[in-house]
Amino acid sequence: MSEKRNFFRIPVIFLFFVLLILSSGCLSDTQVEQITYNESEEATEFQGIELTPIVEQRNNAIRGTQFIDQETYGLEVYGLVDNELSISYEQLLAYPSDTRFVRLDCVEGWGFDAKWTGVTLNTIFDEAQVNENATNAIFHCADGYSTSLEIDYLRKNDIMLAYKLNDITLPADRGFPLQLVAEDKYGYKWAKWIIGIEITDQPYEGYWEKVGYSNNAVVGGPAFE
Ligand SMILES: Nc1nc2c(c(=O)[nH]1)N[C@H]1C(S)=C(S)[C@@H](COP(=O)(O)O)O[C@H]1N2
Ligand SMILES: [Mo]
Repeated sequence: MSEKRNFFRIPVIFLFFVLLILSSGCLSDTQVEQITYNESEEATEFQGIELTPIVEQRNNAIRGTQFIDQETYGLEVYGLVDNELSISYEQLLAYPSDTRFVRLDCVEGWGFDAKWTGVTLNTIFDEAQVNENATNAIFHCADGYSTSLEIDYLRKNDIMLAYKLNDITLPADRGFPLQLVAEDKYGYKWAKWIIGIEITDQPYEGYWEKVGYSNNAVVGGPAFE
């Protein structure tokens, strides 16, 4: 092998590895932007209750962070409805908003206290004209995750879809644009990166429910049933 060929080969191999490292697992600038936020704007307390700072909150996801483009995003509401919806991010923010203190408890035993701001499902269900015979809402997520809850539970407890957490726009790694604030239900009912809500009159088992976790998922109740 000539000296000359070796001289060229080394930088080419080096460049190959640099490109390999850059393309594997590296985040683009916009993706980094979607995860970072201004900590000075984060609420530390709400209604006299101390909140868990976002950095101290655990995060749990089957396939890691999903990055959703707010420009092309649409929340699809379909199934047993008279008025199918595709709600843009801008439209979500334009609905009347609600703000609440709610604690998330994962079935594994950890949890955190947070302030949530978003839109109630009653608002969305009314606009979609959910049929009277419908029993369940299935939440479909960008990572392939899904879970369901009874419409009765969602309506009676005025459950909401949150787009803000401790006054901060939901960071990408925490479910941007939406996380379901499933009060009194274990964390696996708190769907993140929601892209679709399917209304049905059929029973449904989500990602964790299918492998035996309780479909009722009441905090303090059995994890499996
Ligand atoms: N799309 C999606 N949503 C999800 C999950 C997931 O893997 N994918 N994990 C669930 C579980 S098990 C928990 S405990 C909570 C954690 O929510 P957090 O990131 O707000 O802590 O998200 C829930 N929502
Ligand atoms: Mo969980």
